[in-house]
Amino acid sequence: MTFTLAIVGRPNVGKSTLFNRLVGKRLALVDDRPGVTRDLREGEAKLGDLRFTAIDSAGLEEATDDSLPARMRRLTERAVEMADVCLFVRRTRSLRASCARRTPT
Ligand SMILES: Nc1nc2c(ncn2[C@@H]2O[C@H](COP(=O)(O)OP(=O)(O)OP(=O)(O)O)[C@@H](O)[C@H]2O)c(=O)[nH]1
Ligand SMILES: [Mg+2]
Repeated sequence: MTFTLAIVGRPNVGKSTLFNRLVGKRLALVDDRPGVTRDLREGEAKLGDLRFTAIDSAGLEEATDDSLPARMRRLTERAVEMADVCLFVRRTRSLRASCARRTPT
């Protein structure tokens, strides 16, 4: 049995880097600047014994109008609908900071 995994998250958190690693090729552009991925990219991925379809998506922005970020967001929502599993990628530096704020000392 195979499945489809969508890689989603805010811009510039390493989605395309992870996608390329899973598919074993540089199918997606990786850059220091946010907003480089603008559409969906599919590839056949491998992780240990697992074989599945991975989808790289554009960074999620809070936009719902006719702008480019809103169109990118709609594409990402489509990837989520197509997927059996979604992997939400986060930058750990900000995650660590928010955990530290919530943890009493
Ligand atoms: N430190 C660190 N940097 C990473 C990691 N993964 C990716 N990067 C770097 O983070 C930057 C953004 O990586 P991308 O893979 O293009 O990020 P993205 O989420 O696809 O970005 P958008 O397509 O713009 O949303 C690049 O400079 C990567 O080399 C990681 O695990 N650790
Ligand atoms: Mg990308």
